[in-house]
Amino acid sequence: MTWLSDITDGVQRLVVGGVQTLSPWNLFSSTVRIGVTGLSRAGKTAFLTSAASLLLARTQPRFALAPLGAGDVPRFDQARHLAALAGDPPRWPERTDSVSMLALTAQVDQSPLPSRTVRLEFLDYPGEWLLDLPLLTLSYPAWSAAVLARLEAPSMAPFTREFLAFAHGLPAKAPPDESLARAGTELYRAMLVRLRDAGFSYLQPGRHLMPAPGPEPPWIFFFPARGQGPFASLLAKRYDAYVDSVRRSLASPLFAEVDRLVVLADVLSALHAGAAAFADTREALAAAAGALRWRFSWADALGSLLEWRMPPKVIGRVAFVATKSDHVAERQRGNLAALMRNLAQVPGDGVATAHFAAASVRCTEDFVWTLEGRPVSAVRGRVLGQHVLTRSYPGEVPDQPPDTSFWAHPFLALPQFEPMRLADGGRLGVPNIGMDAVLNFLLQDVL
Ligand SMILES: Nc1nc2c(ncn2[C@@H]2O[C@H](COP(=O)(O)OP(=O)(O)OP(=O)(O)O)[C@@H](O)[C@H]2O)c(=O)[nH]1
Ligand SMILES: [Mg+2]
Repeated sequence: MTWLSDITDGVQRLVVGGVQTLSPWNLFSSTVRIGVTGLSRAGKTAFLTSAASLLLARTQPRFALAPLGAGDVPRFDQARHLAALAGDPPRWPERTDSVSMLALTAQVDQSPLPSRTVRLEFLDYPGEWLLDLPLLTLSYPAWSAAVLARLEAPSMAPFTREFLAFAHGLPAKAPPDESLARAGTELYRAMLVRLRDAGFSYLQPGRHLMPAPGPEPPWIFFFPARGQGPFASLLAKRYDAYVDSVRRSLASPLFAEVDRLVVLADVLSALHAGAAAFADTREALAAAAGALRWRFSWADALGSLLEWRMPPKVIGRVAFVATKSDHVAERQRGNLAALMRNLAQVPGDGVATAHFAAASVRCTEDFVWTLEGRPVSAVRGRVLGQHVLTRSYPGEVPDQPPDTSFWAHPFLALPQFEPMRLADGGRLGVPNIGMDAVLNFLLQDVL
């Protein structure tokens, strides 16, 4: 090995890896920002807690939690989340209600060159907010038309009746009345909550379900409506203010800078929620993926050259992960990964992708259960708050998007299991299924 080949090797690793702030310093330091995305309850916080525990438990290279400098994104509270999992009894991290960031650094040996500092930045945020990203490219009338069309599908009627009666009853020339805006928003929010409880995911705007911390600004009171009268233009103005706020607080500072992506999906729960909710989850994932930056245009590239800055980052590597795979036995996890591959693809090419079935926080062990005289591969674990082991066999996981015959037999509910007890407070890493494969795919070229 010569110096030169070491250097070209290093440059190649960085370029291939999609780390775009090219400078001589990249040979000795690089930052990789990884967005952990997923719809609400997909398992993002558990994934991040587990991933960090596994990276921190490695000896080669040795990682440490890093300070966040002068940025304004709050710190991801790794210690608190890990302490919850390590508790007696173990607890799950709480629902996420704001954005946070976890930073880790390591010195990577690249002898004979001096070692390189690698900084990994992971983002966590409430899953509900992911679906605010597609709003950035939609006007209020276009958004309203798309949402109302989805809500008017006959299969939605049990959830949408009250809100639609209100929306359809709005007079075309309604005045820009505050109490009308609030009444409509309350009905719309209540409907979103009912849909979420029924397993639906394509629910916008995200802050109607998970409000941002602090007092509610006046522009939060809007909902989708047709028409062009004074009332509709009040709602449109509020929608624009909402989108502006998403751009300022979520999209520009966070997602614009991401160069790798983990897309988590709780596919097993979607199978349980039924055909309509499954289709809806699939559409929601596609809409979120469509909103991310996969490539930059010539206009972007030229604009940034004129301003002497690097072109915006594009996402170069994506791991699609079906989460909570410990709800099914090993024999079914191959199908789960194959199903994920059939559900989620990247728009366009030039992006390295891989599909996985994983459990960030393993709760169960596999065992053979004899059901009606026949052995099935099942799992067993402790259900939250109970002492005995509970056996579970939700059903066969299809390796393709399910057809009508699949929906004829219900895919059973997944019990909420208690995490396995952690050895040594989690310092050796959280017990999991398949996390090493995901982390290797994401990071092998930078480590
Ligand atoms: N069995 C099992 N359950 C899991 C696993 N990961 C997450 N869960 C369950 O899924 C729930 C949600 O996980 P979170 O990590 O909080 O999900 P999230 O995507 O951060 O959710 P939001 O912050 O609300 O968007 C947990 O409370 C657990 O009940 C896993 O690996 N195995
Ligand atoms: Mg979370």
